[in-house]
Amino acid sequence: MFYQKEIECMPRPELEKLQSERLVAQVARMYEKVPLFRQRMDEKGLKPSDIHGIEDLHKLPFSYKQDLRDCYPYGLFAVPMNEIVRVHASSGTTGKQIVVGYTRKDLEMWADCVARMLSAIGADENDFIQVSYGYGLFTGGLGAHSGAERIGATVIPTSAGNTQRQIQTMVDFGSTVLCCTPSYAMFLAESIAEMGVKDQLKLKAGIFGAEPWSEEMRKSIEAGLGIKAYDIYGLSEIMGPGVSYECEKQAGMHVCEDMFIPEIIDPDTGEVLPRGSKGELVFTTLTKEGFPLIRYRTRDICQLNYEPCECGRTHVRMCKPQGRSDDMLIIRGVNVFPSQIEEVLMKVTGGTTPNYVIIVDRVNNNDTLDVNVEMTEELFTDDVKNIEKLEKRITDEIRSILGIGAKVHLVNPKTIARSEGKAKRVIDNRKI
Ligand code: DLL
Repeated sequence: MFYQKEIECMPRPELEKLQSERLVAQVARMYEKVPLFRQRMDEKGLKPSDIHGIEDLHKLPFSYKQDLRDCYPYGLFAVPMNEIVRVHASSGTTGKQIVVGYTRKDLEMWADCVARMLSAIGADENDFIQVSYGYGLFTGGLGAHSGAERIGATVIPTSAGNTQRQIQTMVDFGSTVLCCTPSYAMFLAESIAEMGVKDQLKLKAGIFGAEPWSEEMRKSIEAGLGIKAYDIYGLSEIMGPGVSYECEKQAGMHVCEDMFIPEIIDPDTGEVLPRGSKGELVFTTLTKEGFPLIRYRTRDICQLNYEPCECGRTHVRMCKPQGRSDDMLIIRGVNVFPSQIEEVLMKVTGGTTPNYVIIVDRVNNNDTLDVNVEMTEELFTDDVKNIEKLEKRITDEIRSILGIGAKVHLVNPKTIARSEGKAKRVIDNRKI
């Protein structure tokens, strides 16, 4: 009945044996195929033969988002490009995005992860699954899509946006499961109430992730849409949606541990923390062929729970990410680094960084992004038309780099508060 539940319920000794075998094989393969990994191993004086199993995981070198940038676009891939059948991309810390690649087998395994999660919440071939995550370079749309096909459900690939039509489709096509970001789910719920069509919905469950959301938001979505709302976590670098997911108990997200080993480390020292501690989440991919990663620093702050789950799955559960150990923001589901906005400003001003502040808020369940930029000598003008032109240019640049709209306001010199220590570039007023 459940998709691959025997793997999800594998006794831990058996699971750990499998992880060990896969880790040893993965390290050997990456040492041969990925120059940066080989270099990091050599720097530590480590050979693949020093790694005997998961007990040696902590010895291995970390990998970082910066590595993807340094090796842009394909330098970390472990197979020739003719074996890569798909790429996806996500925000890097500056203008360039980071690129990830999948072999045919990687896509199969990814579909398995999402299929497990859909089946864990009771979805099957009788369901109509509306995928309202964005399709494209973002992993949400196509990731959820393949998993929904894998369980034999009828997929309704609406992608994100076009809300009224989205809702009409939901009503007319009889969608039973909705996949989108939690903030878009809140917005849909509100629009459904305005359109007065809630009683025409057949929705029973929603799978929401890609950004932080709270238990309060869960309650509002569940009430607003009349469904059960489940959390799903993932990141492009490791796979996309489905790295971990909630079961029907809604008590933490089971990590697909036969494919990914999670660790919790101290973000400052890199030390592995004792079980149950809160720290930075790190992942090692055990089965990925195209773009494998060892000990990838997610920057998500998290805790792992090894207690058995009532559902019978033995795979460890992670809590909702409780913040980041870097300055990444997630705005309308899009990852945004303040450094990307700074880069736009430098480009527009021709090299000098003006004083600026980024203000993020949530209005009517929708994230807003305002960027206040102080006028400088070079930018200074009292011609209102020029101000508007400049604001528009910055807005357009931000849209082209980040893919999201922002309201840019040029403000008078010395009106943005100076801080005595590190400049406070971000004010996030959202209560998540
Ligand atoms: O957000 C993949 C995804 C798509 C996950 C659809 C779930 C559903 P990225 O764009 O690379 O990938 O962003 C990854 O988003 O490191 C977290 O900080 C955050 N994130 C993802 N899922 C959750 C979640 C996709 N359920 C980054 N709760 C991650 C909180 C999440 N944060």
